[in-house]
Amino acid sequence: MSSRKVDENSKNRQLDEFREDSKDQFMTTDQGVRVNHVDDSLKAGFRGPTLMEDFLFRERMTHFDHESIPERVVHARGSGAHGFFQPYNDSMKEFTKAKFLTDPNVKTPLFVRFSTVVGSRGSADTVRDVRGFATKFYTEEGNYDLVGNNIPVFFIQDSIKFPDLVHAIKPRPDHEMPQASAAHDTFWDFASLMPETTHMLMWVLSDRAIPRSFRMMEGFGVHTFRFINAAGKARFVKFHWRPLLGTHSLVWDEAQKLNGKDPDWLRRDLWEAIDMGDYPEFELAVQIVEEEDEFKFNFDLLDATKIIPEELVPLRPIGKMTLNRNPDNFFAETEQVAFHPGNLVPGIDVTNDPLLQGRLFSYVDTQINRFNSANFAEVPINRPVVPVHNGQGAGFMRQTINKGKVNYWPNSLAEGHPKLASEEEGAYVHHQEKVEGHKVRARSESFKDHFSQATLFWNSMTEPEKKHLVEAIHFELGKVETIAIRERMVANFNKVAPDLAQRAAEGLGIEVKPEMATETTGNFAKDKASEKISEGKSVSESPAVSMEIGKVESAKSRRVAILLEDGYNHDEVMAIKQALQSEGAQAKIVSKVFKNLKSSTGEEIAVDKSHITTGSIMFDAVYVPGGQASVEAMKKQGDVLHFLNEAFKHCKAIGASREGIDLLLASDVAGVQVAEEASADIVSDKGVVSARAAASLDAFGASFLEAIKKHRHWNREEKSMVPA
Ligand code: HDD
Repeated sequence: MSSRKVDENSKNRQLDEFREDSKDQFMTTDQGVRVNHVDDSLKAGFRGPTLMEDFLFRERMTHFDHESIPERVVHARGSGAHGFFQPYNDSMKEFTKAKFLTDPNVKTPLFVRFSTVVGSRGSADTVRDVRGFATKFYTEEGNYDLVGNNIPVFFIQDSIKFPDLVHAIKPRPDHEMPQASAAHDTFWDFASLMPETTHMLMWVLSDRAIPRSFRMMEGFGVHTFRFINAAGKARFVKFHWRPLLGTHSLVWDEAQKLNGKDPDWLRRDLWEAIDMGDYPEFELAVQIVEEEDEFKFNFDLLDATKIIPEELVPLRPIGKMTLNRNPDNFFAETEQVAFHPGNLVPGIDVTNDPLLQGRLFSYVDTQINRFNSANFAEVPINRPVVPVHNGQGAGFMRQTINKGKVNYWPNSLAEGHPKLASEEEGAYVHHQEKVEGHKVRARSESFKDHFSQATLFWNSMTEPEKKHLVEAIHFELGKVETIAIRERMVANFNKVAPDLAQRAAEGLGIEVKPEMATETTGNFAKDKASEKISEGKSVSESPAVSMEIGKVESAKSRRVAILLEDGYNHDEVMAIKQALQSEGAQAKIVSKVFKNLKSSTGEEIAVDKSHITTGSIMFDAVYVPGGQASVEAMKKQGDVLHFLNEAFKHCKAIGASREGIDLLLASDVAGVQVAEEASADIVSDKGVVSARAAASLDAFGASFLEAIKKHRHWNREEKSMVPA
């Protein structure tokens, strides 16, 4: 029997069988015939018509004409990476028999695809949107897909509403605008009439929807799933991915500008990090709830618009995912990878969450639309690394050559092969949940509360986070032209928190009119679940949902611009560059043009980026070293002054030493203290770190790094006065 042992490289080895490398090879046709010329078609005479018999022309053109497949109807724009998962220990054995989660000696290969939801395949990366976080584990027991998002709840409770949701948020059907944005009438019309969206809207309006990097966002399975252990005992489970670099975001102005300057920002960031060996790492953790505790909360575990607050059920870490290899071919891997929440392995099962139930239908259906065949699981990126044996597969593009005359079961002619496995032999056996009920187009009243977790979210934000959320409402609803939609939405926000509604209304030039709020569209019925949960546990705040509280402070892989011109201070540049690198940060020299710059003492340094090709938005921090001539030259450059103003406005760490401080003073950076003339003190104020000649460079470097590790310094009250 073929082996089901899997190691970290199993998938890579399998893919190798399909890889093509043209090095040292002759060009051929698809039939393997060598080709001598590809610049002229075969013609009747030098100026004559092209001949139908030109098989080379026809083959090239046909391939080109058929190069595209339908883009995903949602999550069309994405970026993929290979990696592996390894459990820390066997502590999950008590809860699940899924081997890849319980054996610390097994490194399971996997492929992850991160995505935006709304935009088309060529849209920009840094739009305000949910991010998809889909992982295909190639396990010893077959493929397991965890198809999640970077937000732990969803807009709707029942997947029958998914087409409406997506129609409303996608560009309008009449003029196909706007691209990759919820900020238009149709989305907010729908959202305001569907109050079950409110909790998710709070997350989408928060900074979570503009991640700094795919490497710096959480992932969530969203639904409540089931773990089943070897004894057959089932428990409820929620999946969480936690980035080791912490969860960090862009600011909205920066995100919008990046859409123009580098629409591939997130894709490039992921690719470059892996390319440089800065492998993204995520911890997988779970919340586990005993079956008998199903109704112990004041919400329904089957309602995907609810989180289980971590304060009620803490996370249990399982292991770590490392992404360590970029794909070889975008189309073959990232575009063709096909996920499905119903790809399950023994030990993991679904629940009756009506959103999940609908997904179990949709994903295979949509893959058939994309691939035009049910044989998409044979595409290399989708193949399990364990053998596949069944009588299926005739149809478009079948690859496998199944031997023998038998493709049915039961059979005697093939001696009953392929054999059926018992549960002990690894067969997937569905959890035997008892179900009964009348056929009803309705839901339990346990799904009726659409607001209290939205309030929980609002209450858990720090003031800067609240401010950003309110500003996001001003943007999103500000783009809505129908005043009644703005008013209805603000009335719904009033049910979340009156101060939220008030602040939202102020920026929109409207009044809060509570009577305009929408109740619900659902058809609800009282049942056992609704009676039980009314007594259930809740919390009024959940610090875990804030990105600011408990923020991971790290400079690893952060990008720092060093602004220079000829005559810079060499020692300072070298010392700070080294300090940054020692903490895993990247230093890039930014100057007016590409050239080798000369220091005041004659050393040379190459420019990495010119002001024409970059901007402060492409960096996490900025440093201005001393050097009279360098600083004097930069004082006259609008690009440099804008760079500093903008970095200040976006609350990024700024470092300046010696004459570099004068450049800071020449910019519009306001309301911060800097080191006094002739002082040996290092001054660190609101993330602006400065030191004069007398101060130690080492100590200055350490203070600057501290400021970088905080990522953003929201306490810059004066930033709104800074023109950038
Ligand atoms: Fe979905 C793609 C995540 C609800 C139907 N979804 C898709 C992808 C992710 C998610 C990450 C992209 C996978 C990839 O990278 O190829 N979707 C979610 C989450 C949801 C969710 C976390 C709620 C908890 N989705 C959802 C519903 C439906 C769909 C309710 C329909 C009933 N989703 C799809 C789809 C897509 C898809 C139409 C489009 C492309 C694809 O499947 O492969 O089937």
